Amino acid sequence: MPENSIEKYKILNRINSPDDLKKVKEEDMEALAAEVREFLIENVSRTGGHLASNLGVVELSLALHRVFSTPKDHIIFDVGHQSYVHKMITGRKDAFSDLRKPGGLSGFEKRAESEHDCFGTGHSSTSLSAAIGIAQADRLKGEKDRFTIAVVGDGAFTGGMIHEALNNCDPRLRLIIILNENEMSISKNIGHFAENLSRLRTTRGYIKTKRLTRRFLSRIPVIGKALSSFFILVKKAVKNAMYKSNYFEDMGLYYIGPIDGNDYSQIESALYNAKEQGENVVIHIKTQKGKGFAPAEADPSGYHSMACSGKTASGSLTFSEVFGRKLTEMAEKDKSICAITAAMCDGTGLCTFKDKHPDRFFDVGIAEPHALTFAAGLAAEGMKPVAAIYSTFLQRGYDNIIHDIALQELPVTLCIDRAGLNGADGATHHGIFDVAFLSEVPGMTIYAPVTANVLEMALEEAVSSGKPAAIRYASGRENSEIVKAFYSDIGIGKLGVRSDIKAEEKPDILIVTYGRIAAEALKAKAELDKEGKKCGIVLLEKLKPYGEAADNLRSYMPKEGGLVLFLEEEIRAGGMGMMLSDEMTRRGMLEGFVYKLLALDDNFAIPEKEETIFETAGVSAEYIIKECR
Ligand SMILES: Cc1ncc(C[n+]2csc(CCOP(=O)(O)OP(=O)(O)O)c2C)c(N)n1
Repeated sequence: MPENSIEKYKILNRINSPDDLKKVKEEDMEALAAEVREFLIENVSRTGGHLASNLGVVELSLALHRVFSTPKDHIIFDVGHQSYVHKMITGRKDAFSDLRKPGGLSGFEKRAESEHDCFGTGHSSTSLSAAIGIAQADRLKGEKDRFTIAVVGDGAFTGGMIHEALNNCDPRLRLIIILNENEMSISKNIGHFAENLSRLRTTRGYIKTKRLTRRFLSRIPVIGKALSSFFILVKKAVKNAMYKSNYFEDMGLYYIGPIDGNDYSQIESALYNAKEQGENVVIHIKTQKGKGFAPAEADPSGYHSMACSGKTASGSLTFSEVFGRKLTEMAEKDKSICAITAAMCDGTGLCTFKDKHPDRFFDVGIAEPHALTFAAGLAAEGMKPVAAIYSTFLQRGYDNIIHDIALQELPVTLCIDRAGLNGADGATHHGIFDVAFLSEVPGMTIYAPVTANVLEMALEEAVSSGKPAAIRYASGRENSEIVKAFYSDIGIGKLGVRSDIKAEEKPDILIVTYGRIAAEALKAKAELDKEGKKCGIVLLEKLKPYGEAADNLRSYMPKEGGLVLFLEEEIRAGGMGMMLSDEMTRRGMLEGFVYKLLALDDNFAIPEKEETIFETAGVSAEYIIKECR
């Protein structure tokens, strides 16, 4: 018997598809919800994953699959981290033991995984735009009986794209937008939208009257529709006067709520109601993050993503913690230093800064583009803003970096966390593009520290440089003994380029690399040295300006005819290897040498298991040795 089909899941065991779910008796739904919660707790505590968010949407997910029919209807979960119950219902229950493992179940909605996942997610606030696209396509194809539903958390609503999409909800569509208010993003939700949600209070009596009146009016022949529209105008005026304005109704959407999203019958009847409307509807539900599991109810933030907090038992600090501690110290002396996060205070190590310097700490919500332009504004008035953002989420702020920071030469420091390959969260969370896209930005300096000490030096230099700068570092801690030994052999020097090649020494092979993957280069070197091939390493702490890096490399070039291998944990196109080899070629520095680039290939099929991540990506010590041989 599969692990997840044990006796206690009496009702759940019978469900392998949405059709099976539809056969469950109404009176058994509460018991089913309890089984689903138990299943989630049991499995996610083994595999890790987003427990609290999923516990909050059990009733909603069950109701969605009873009222609608995927894959005919489309359901998109924003971010997708709360789609576990949806996955269980759509035939993937037995795969939960492999959740977030290589080749196993993804922790987010993924098109390639199931026909029930109509759109891939991972980054926040995309669901409604995608839903509008899907619904418009159905309209254009004449598909009249398909519904598109976007499930959006109140955290995701702090992202601008949701509001851009709301502004673009075509009245010809019949979208259903579920606003899931649990008052939490990863931490407590912030901002005026979140504060004002509590004002969107309409009683159930009011909703019923509104529905009945509209139905009655629209059934009157000829003038009914006009009367109904007139009624809507009058109703809005009355309601605006009584309750202030309702944001969603002002956007032209039919608003239902708020209702208790953890009460199965309430949520099911709201969905049926929405289905009947024949127009775009917002259902505002209130749920409890972590519902049904006391520790998660008490600490929804801690249980947002289990086994993913970046903190382990060992003594040393994570790079995020080193960064946060150093910046807090620097801000004590320099009152112009400000810290900015986009809803990732804990993840980026900024909680101490927040406590010590609350006035200069800004959490802007899940709004990376805004965070960057806001930082530029601070810099324009003489502050020294430091924006800490995960590499993968920085991708959406590209134009803000070019137009608002670099072009205006504003001294914003970007601290790019989780740079490089990241394990269990999968391809949506790898940070493998930042060197490539930042290399293209004129005037941007890029640092790539691999030790805590170098990270601190880079932060000092970047913040005092008066120029745009980016410091990128991997998740986790400085834990590679081989890299520590490399540094202790060469000693602490000037920030820039480090090498184990002594003056006048000319190796057969030169490996030029940066960041965490340096450990693989050092392992390969040990092997190659044993084979009698003298191998030298250059570790770049400062990648860009590439001219400076190329100049620094002059004294480390190998023997005539020797090999220069550029190695990185980054996409090949536009990465350090391409940029630096181009710079060196233009200076004639590579004439008479063989050079190769070892980097990530041009695809997204990147491994998801932390321990063997370099190996599966084709950039481990083994591959380096193969290239060198
Ligand atoms: C662009 C982007 N920035 C940051 C994140 C990290 N992140 C994942 S879930 C989450 C909070 C989402 O809150 P909400 O939408 O309210 O969902 P809940 O977990 O509360 O159900 C954040 C900030 C992300 N996925 N995408």
